[in-house]
Amino acid sequence: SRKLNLAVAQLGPIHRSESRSAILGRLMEMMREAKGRGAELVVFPEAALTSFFPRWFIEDEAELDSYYETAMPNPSVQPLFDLAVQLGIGFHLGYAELAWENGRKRRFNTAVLVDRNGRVVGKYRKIHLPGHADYEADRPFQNLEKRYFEVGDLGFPVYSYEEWQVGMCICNDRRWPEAWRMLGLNGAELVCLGYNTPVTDPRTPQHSHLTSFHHLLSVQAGAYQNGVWAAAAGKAGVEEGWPLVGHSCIVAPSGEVVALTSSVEDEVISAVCNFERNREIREHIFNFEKHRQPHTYRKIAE
Ligand code: CDT
Repeated sequence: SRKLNLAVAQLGPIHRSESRSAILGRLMEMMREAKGRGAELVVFPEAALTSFFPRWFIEDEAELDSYYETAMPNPSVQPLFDLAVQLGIGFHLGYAELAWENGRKRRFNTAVLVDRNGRVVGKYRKIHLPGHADYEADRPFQNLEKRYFEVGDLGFPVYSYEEWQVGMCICNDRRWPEAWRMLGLNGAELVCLGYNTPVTDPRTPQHSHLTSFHHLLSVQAGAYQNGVWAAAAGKAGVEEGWPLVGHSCIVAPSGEVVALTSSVEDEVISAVCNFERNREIREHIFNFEKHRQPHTYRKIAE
């Protein structure tokens, strides 16, 4: 059948002092709950293994490195992979990646797609990095993603997860129509994404009451305009003094929200996604082959 039972596992705050084993325990409990609902795939947030450290200016390299994974899986996350195999459930996980490539230390904001056999079948490195690269003294908290991560170098790949075509993007990417359109053009049927979105952006406090609206607007528009299912998992609640938006969701290709969290804590939501519904959009209003006019879009790629 073209139906996938899909879960999104929102995380409440992760504090700096929380141990890796405690964090893993939370993820594993939600993985069990997802399985209990019959889910075949569970989506965890961006940077789901740590506090969202770009809020801090960290000068000590060893301290900074402690927030990154040098391999995936690695011994500290192996229990999550083992549980996935035991339960027969796939998952999507965001984390900070430290990779040695050609003798160079590289840092990425990364997500992986893991199948029911515990194998990493897909990887994405975040492309749209928000914030700034240098310490800004007038901010109540920093947003140093441009300092701590390189722009992702994998493009917007789409992977076969069993019979479904799955793409990924990460947090700020979801606000960019180009990210969704690249995934749509690459054949995605489902887009998995994680996020850590502060309720208040110190540069635009007049938008604080719109944070959830802009989040949902972006995910619903991206799903509808590309005829894809979307699964968006947030880290929510007051993390180290700063509130992060909730409203993790599952959105249909019609743009309708079919599941939505109602807390800013650890919370699992799920929905049965019928992939026949993608065709309602992609064979009609957004039939790319019939209606796109790429020769008029050149500026977008400049
Ligand atoms: N993690 C991440 O990309 N967060 C950004 C914050 C933007 S500045 C308020 C986001 O787009 O949600």
